[in-house]
Amino acid sequence: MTKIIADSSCDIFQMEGADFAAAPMLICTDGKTYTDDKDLNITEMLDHLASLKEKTGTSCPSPDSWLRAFGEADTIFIATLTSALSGTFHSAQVARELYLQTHPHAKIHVFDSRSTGPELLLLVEKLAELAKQGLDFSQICQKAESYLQKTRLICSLSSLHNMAQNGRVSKVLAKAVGILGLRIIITASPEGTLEPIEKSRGDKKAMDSMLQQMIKAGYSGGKVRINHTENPSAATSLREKILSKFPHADVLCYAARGLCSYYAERGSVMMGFETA
Ligand code: X90
Repeated sequence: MTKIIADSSCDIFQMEGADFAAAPMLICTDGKTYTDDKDLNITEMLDHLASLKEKTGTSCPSPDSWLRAFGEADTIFIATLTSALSGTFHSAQVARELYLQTHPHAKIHVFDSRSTGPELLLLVEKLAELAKQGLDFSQICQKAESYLQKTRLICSLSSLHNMAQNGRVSKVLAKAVGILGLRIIITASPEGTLEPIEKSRGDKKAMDSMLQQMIKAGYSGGKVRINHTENPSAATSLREKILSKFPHADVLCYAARGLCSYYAERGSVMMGFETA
């Protein structure tokens, strides 16, 4: 039995035609811990967070939480958010070691996406596709690792408050973004850290800039996944811009779940795409 598992920063909890599970990230305030699962009410969480003055944070799935997602599978592919910004990759590796003690014949590979959100989702979808083709374990590992070299992440954010508060970007950079209407276009660096590309004013220019940047990065009509945090109109307009240049592209928009909503914040659009 083959299972595909990711942390909840991939924004999905189930997958048609694949045995998939997501290990939930946690979003923590002094009084409350939100579990990033299918029942999390994003609007309620964001409203609550906006009303707080205290420092808030997140934590990654514990090895135990990963193990629960493993079930009793004998072949397991795990995809995590970037190890440069989170302990989730390490925690999944610990879970792998523990599982191998009781299931010595299991085959488990942990992929460090060096990214998150829609780029992580592309990896998960690729793993499901490769597993369906009936390739063997090492072939799937190899093909998925090389696929990761060809996908990218570009995002438009209007606040870096929660990223800075949790030490994931500098306070200086965060201050420069917190101006009304300003969007920062960022990408995931090859090392899996946040890399600012440019600033832009308003969603319309920001979506134009995302399209330009994706073409510059080598996009030529491959798959695109776009999430948004309470900004369906920007995400849809980006999708339309992409389709007007690449009419046959497979482009999907959806609402971000807990972890991405927390860090990318209200108004954000995150896009993962394949390059040629
Ligand atoms: O507590 C934890 O272990 C989770 C920490 C996660 C920190 C980063 C999440 C990023 C979410 C924000 C914009 C995209 C940045 C891309 C850099 C790879 C999304």
